Amino acid sequence: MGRKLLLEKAGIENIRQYDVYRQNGGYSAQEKAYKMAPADIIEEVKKSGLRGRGGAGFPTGLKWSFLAKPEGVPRYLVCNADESEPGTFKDRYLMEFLPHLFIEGLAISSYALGANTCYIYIRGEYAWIPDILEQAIAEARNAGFLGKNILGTGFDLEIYVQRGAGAYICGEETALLESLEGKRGNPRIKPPFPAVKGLWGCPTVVNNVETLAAVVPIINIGGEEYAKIGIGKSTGTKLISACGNINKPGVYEIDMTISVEEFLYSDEYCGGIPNGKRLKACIPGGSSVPIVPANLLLKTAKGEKRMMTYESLADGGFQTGTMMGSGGFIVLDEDQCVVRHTLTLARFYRHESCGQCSPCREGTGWMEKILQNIEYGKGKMSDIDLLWDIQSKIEGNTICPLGDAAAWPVAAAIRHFRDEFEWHVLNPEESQKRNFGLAHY
Ligand code: L3W
Ligand code: SF4
Repeated sequence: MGRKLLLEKAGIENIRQYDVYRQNGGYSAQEKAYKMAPADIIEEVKKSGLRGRGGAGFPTGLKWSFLAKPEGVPRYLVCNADESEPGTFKDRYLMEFLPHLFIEGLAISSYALGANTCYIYIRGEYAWIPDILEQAIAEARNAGFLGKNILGTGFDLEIYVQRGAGAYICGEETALLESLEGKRGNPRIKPPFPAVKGLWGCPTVVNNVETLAAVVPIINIGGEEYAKIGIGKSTGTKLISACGNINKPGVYEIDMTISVEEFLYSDEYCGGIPNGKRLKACIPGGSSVPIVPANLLLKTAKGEKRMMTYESLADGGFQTGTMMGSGGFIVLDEDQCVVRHTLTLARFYRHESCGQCSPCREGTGWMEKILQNIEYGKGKMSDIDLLWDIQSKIEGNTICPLGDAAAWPVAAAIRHFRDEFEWHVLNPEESQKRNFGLAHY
């Protein structure tokens, strides 16, 4: 049984209510933190080795230490709750079932950063969650954990919930800030990073929901203790949203010491693949990370077990290099069609491209059209090379990572499953007739 730091209280009845959360040790981390100097909290977070849980894995303590502190200029903490990555639903779980843990994490982090205003920018489709959060915020304020002069420290904090309007791109941190400012959510060119010039031009830290919730156990057990969990630079626990062809889809908290095989096949987690089917491939970190065939997923190039860590998943043993990403673990069994799956993702990225950069705006639509032709038996062999060429010209040539996110799945699918693309070209009639199901994510 792995260690639980975030979901430890998830099974307690009515844990959403302030009284129940408090009776079970809730807000004790905030009481402890508010007796500490803000710089010491940042030091604890640095010691913990916590890395951003939204997808990039950037060290949280380091990001916090980048926050500019010009005299007389407000600072902001913005929580990125715009969870829209296909296959990723762990932040929803945290906000829905443990709202006070999340609010406590925001209160500690805001204090550490000297931010008197914190915004939660939440995905518009999570329509029922803002009410849960507003309720938790009101309860925490009534109990003296938010508002003016919190716990007698002289520190004031207000938390506001802002709903997004359904655009995936607003999960990119600078697009999110534009949207929060009331503008169209177009990503900004970085640098400057938000830590220097963020919301309304002021220094801003943008962190994911899970990242900020993890600050609570870090304060409770101490940064050093947190860093002892896991392997190497993959410290602490990580929430994984598991879906696709598995027996037990859901949100799991893993400590980063287990192997991919254990996560996939043990009853504690995914419980294996239904109907005794074989594993074909997996996208281990949300739709933006490259697909990995079964043989590379379970073992490294050296024949060792692949582990559920940032380093092991991104190991050079993968020809394309995949990532832990946002922890959206999408499993495909032997019956899944990789071409159809890649088409689904291409359609998504074409639809979600903001259109600012030509390679992304034009390339995503072009890739979708070619994939559609191949999938439905109207493709040519040369289309496969054309697809490869287009994705290679998108990668690295755009303002924000959505371009890369659109290119990588196509590249990895061709690299590892070229024979499936060729099969569609060589068997047009059967391609048209085939009606493969899709992994659900
Ligand atoms: C100050 C510097 N700050 C970097 C900060 C930067 C950001 C963080 C990471 O994309 C990925 C993307 C998706 N001074 C800094 C600095 N920072 N250098 O560090 O930055 P970056 O650019 O590496 O990543 P990002 O723009 O945050 C995130 C991938 O995650 N992904 C997407 C998941 C989507 C969700 C969702 O729907 N919620 O999680 C999944 O893998 O493709 O590559 O804060 O400012 N010198
Ligand atoms: Fe917009 Fe795509 Fe450019 Fe990102 S890469 S800024 S989504 S056009």
